[in-house]
Amino acid sequence: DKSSELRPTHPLAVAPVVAPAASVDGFTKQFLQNLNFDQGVTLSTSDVNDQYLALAYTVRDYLMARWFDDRAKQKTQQAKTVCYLSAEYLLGRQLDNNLLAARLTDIATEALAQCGIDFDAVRAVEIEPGLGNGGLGRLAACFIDSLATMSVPTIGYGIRYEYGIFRQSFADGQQIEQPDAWTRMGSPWDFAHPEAAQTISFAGHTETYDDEGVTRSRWIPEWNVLAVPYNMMVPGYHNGRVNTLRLWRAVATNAFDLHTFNSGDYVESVRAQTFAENISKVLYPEDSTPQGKELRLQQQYFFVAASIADFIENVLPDDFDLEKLPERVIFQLNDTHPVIGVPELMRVLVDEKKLEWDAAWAITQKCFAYTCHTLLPEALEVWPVDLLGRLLPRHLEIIYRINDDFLLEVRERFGDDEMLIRNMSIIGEHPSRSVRMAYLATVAGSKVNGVAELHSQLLRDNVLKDFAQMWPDKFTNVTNGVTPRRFLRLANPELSALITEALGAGWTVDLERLRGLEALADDADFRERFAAVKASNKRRLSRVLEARGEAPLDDGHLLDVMIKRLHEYKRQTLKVLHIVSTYEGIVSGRLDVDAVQPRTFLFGAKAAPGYGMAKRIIHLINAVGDVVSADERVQGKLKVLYPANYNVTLAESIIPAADLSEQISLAGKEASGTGNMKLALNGALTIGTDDGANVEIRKLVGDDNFFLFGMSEPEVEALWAEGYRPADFYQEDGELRRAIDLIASGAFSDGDRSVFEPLVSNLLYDDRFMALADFRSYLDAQDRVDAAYADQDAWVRSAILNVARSGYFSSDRAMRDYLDRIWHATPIS
Ligand code: 8GP
Repeated sequence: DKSSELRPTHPLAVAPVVAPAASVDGFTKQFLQNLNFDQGVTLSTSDVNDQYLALAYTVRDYLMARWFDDRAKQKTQQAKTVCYLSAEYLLGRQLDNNLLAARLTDIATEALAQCGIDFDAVRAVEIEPGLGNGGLGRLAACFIDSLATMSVPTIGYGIRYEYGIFRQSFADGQQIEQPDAWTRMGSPWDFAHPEAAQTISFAGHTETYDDEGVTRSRWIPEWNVLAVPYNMMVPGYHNGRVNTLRLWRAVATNAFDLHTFNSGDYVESVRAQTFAENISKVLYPEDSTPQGKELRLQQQYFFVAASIADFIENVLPDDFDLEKLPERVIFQLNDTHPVIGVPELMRVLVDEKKLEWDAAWAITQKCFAYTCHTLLPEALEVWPVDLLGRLLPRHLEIIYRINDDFLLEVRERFGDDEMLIRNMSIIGEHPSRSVRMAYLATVAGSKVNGVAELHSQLLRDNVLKDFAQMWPDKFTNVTNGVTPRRFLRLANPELSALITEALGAGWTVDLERLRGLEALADDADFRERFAAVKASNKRRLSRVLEARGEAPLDDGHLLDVMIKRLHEYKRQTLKVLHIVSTYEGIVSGRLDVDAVQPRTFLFGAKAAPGYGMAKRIIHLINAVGDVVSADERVQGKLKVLYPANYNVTLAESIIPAADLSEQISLAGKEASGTGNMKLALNGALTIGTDDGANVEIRKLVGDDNFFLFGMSEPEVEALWAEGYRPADFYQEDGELRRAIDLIASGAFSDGDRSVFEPLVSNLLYDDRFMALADFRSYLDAQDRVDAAYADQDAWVRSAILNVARSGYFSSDRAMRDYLDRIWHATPIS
């Protein structure tokens, strides 16, 4: 750390950094100063963005002293640091979260009021950093919040994408993607440190050389880029702790420029600069289907190599004995994206620090642990050997050596079972030679975990079966969790106030205390107040939707929400079939419209831009919504809303208002889900399959407070084995047939039968995710929902019990599980 070499002598410079006074006057003074001296405006000439930026700077000023302290402690204390390596962090807006953490919300509210500023208008201009796709990225954000709140020394490492997840809009019901330039109005929450850049190399070749009688390898790279760290504060809730999220941005190196300048081609040199800076340009918008693109591997190596070097050079004390590395760090691999860090650490230890291979391997194995987030075979990352060898030649050699040693171990354990060897090899041969990143992570990691009980079981039984047989103790489960600060305390202030009034304030950091609400479920007065909060949240959501140009919500409607990425396995189509079937029932007279429970179906979902079928499903939802919502025969009983650009900010308005949470993936496909947890925690009842964390939610909230439907995972397997023919289900179920026929007839596409034909034939002749097989069971469960909702008192009781029994799904609990089972790290004072 270069700054620690400075020896300031001025008395003001050696005094400890102090926060501004924690009073309305102190806050106002700091705010106005920031407005003047950082934004260069006066209060009267400031616009709302100036006010937002000055407010953000002011919050930072209060956190700064603690942040300095915590970073200094990291160096001096012997505590183990959790380095969370993740290509995605879906952070959501920062302002309210940081005000809350620093106990400044009331002070700031009063200070802004005194300045005559509309706080809500200021809030509204913040653009959330959408540096993730969905569950995996949002999980990372919840985890770093919990770790800060639990005072665990942590650095979150990732990429500062210039463009986050695309902004979605609809044209004629179809998704349009626009770039998300999230920093265009300023990015007040991060600090650039170009002076602390790491040089990251690529390509070239390797060679061996004689190093005082020892033959060693070295990598002669061909080009490099600078990784510039951007530090963000991660404040703990009410504990004064501030951890760091360090995101790397790619910048061209001078060396790079010089090479082309010397050849005299200025234009070429600028072009080359752009090439290097492309690395952190954009987040890949694929959720669950990696594309195997070279730029993606560049991104992965870029951030992981920078992070490992940063930790060793800047976080550990100088001359640290690397044999002791496992005592000071655990690198947690958030899925396979950072797994190239395994050969990178080996390269650093063996080639640069000149450790023996075996010693280096022993260290490396203790320093990594791997979390798998999927069960879809197509989501398991593999890199063609050609590509990896071209971009990272030394790393490929290291991977080969790791694999050779590993396969020897397999032979020792299981004999010369060539089939087994082929199945377990880190190098796959078919359809072409490639590196299986999940296997590399499993071989290297001290622990491998799934993200819900069922998922971890299926990993052991199917995806990583041979490895689980070889190393049963390596495998463990940590069920996901969500931060109660953002998803209850901030998103649902009225319910939070009601809970605090009933139970005291401790629940925000000890969510199991919500159990205390169970007794109140039988208290009619409490139920009334709980219901009033839900109604108020619906009105709030309605205002948010109207402000976005959507239709408002209608009173008395059950709010039925399905908010998650658009993917066939999640089965938005099954939801659409339910809507179409109900609509068809009304217009055909099969259902008495007066007896239909009024419902608003609310979707929020982005589709990967290259995922054709997902985009067709979006089109279908919008098309069905237009027809159903407008048809007078429905008498306003059914309404479909699909606000564009679902993101964390919108989720925070939808979740507190929801009555029903749709968690309807085919059993065995959704690793965990976390939206399911957020919705239950806010008092929505779940309609769901026995999949992912639904299993655990149902166990906790009880069968009476959960609408279970569909095949179990073993039943799914059995149906596959016997041969699944979706058309048989279509033939046998009249309602299903009429719903599909209606879509096929062009009823939702102005009579044009071709528009949804690919979707319909996919359902009838392929239906990989068995929507048709679960249709009947789903409709029956929806009938149970309607019946239950008709008894409002009983429904509210169930909703309260959902809140009371969701304490387990706090990310604080998940972090305790990681600490105990995987990291063996402890909080520090
Ligand atoms: C998601 C899972 O689909 C979801 O069930 C889980 O709750 C979440 O991770 C957090 O654990 N998985 C992914 O987003 C995922 O696998 N993405 C990578 C393949 C790109």
